[in-house]
Amino acid sequence: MRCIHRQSRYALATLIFTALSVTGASAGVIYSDNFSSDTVGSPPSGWFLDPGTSGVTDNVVNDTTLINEGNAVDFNETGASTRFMLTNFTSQSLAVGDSLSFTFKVAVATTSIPQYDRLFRFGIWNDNGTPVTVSGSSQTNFSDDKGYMDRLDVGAEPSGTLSADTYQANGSVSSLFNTTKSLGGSSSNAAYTLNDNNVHTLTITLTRTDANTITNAFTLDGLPTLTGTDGTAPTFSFDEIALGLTSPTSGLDFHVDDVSVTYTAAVPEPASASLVGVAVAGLFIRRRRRSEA
Ligand SMILES: [Ca+2]
Ligand SMILES: [Ca+2]
Ligand SMILES: [Ca+2]
Repeated sequence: MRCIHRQSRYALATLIFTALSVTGASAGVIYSDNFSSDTVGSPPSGWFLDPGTSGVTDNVVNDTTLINEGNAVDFNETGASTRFMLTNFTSQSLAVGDSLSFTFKVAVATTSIPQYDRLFRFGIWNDNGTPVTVSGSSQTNFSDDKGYMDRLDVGAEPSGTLSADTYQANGSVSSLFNTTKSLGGSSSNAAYTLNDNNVHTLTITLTRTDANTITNAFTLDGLPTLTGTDGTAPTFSFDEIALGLTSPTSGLDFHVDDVSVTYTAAVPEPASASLVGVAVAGLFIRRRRRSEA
């Protein structure tokens, strides 16, 4: 009898372990760039700047002073401009429960940092079948793109206005970073800013929560995540990421490195995981009763 009990317990433990294992989310990096294979002094391979780039450059530098992980992109706004740089990745569709994260490191290279309200922008889009393929020309293939952006203050907040917010952002001929629809995830906490020369990690995570809805979650380092909700999402598949700057009146210089996109498949419902546990426990109890009879 004792032997049967031991075997049953072993089987129970194995089954529970298996059940727990399959409840883990499966996540994978589907795009990454650390710019190590790019030429210093030139724009990074595979990335494009939008038209009219006179005030902005995106040349690769050997960064030994800020992020200090080899090559980085020097995203440098030298004059009044609203500009962005983008790249494509293999299209990823989101089923209900799935999420897609775009994350990167950024450090402000400018030593005396002027304040600009929500100047730094980044997001994830669907290029709608017409990707941008050249830099700085008159090509406006981003004008039909659908997606989401987050915005963040630069410098010290002087006025108590919003420091960070989340948007649905659909392209137009003038920009990719349009404030199409505010999604509600925002903060006026002055901690949400790029106001030093330290390395910061920024992430935008899109999660499909039902047939019509995407949440847009913004995180800066370990600060609380700001989450906006879009109940009428324009798309559930994505293939493009971009970084953007808007209209300062004096120079601002950023280093960007370790760019990646991670797809995370849905986690099974906790309810169904519990049901598996209950069924296994029931089996075990029945076996034990039978063996004791
Ligand atoms: Ca690097
Ligand atoms: Ca397009
Ligand atoms: Ca602000």
